[in-house]
Amino acid sequence: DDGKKPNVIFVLGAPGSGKGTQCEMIRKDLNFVHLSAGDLLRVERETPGSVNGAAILEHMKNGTIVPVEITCTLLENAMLKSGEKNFLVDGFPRNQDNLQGWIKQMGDKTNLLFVLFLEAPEELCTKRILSRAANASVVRPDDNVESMRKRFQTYINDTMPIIEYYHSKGLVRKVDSVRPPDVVHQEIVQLLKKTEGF
Ligand code: UP5
Ligand code: MG
Repeated sequence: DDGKKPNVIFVLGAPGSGKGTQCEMIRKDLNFVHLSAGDLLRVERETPGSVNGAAILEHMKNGTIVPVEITCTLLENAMLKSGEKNFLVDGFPRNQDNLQGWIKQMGDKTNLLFVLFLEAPEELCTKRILSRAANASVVRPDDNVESMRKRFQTYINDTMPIIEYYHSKGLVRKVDSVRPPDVVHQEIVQLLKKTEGF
């Protein structure tokens, strides 16, 4: 261990903006571990005997945010287990509770490089999610019109203020996520090339 703190990039954006898609592309050609908070919560939800499973499913269907103690611990454990140093934290922090909880539990243990903000309009995001649902063998319990409306509501009311908070600190890198995945990816690669410290 070189004693250096692990590097973190928060990846934020509306449901369907392409967070998971872009994180996978970065993971594949750069030295980053992809940690999707939503995926970690979905695994926890399916784990037999998990005390949080039912609550997680309820939050997901309602588009509301799971208490930070649960999410942050899943993230920290996944970071430790990987033994790696560079992390894409996908879909977190989504509200004030997440932000305060992360700062308290992880703030001193990590080095935040920047917040990657994938921007795409709601209509396009909705279309993408509905087409994913139409083509999936297993449909996410929140990939339906009713849950989606609630997810967007939460995004506007609770997550945008977090993006604005980091923007005021000069830490947001905004990328237009309307374009094809590989075009978006190339812009992110350029952003990473300009980033020092990892
Ligand atoms: N697609 C992607 N990029 C494209 C492009 N450039 N052009 C054309 N198509 C593109 O993409 C969505 C779909 O669009 C895919 O079919 C893809 O091929 C296509 P994806 O990369 O999956 O987008 P993403 O932004 O990851 O969308 P996702 O649906 O995962 O977003 P959410 O933010 O809603 O989902 P998440 O899993 O992060 O959270 C789900 C729920 O978990 C939350 O609502 C909340 O209840 C809970 N949660 C918490 O409580 N706390 C957390 O910290 C995190 C989640
Ligand atoms: Mg995702």
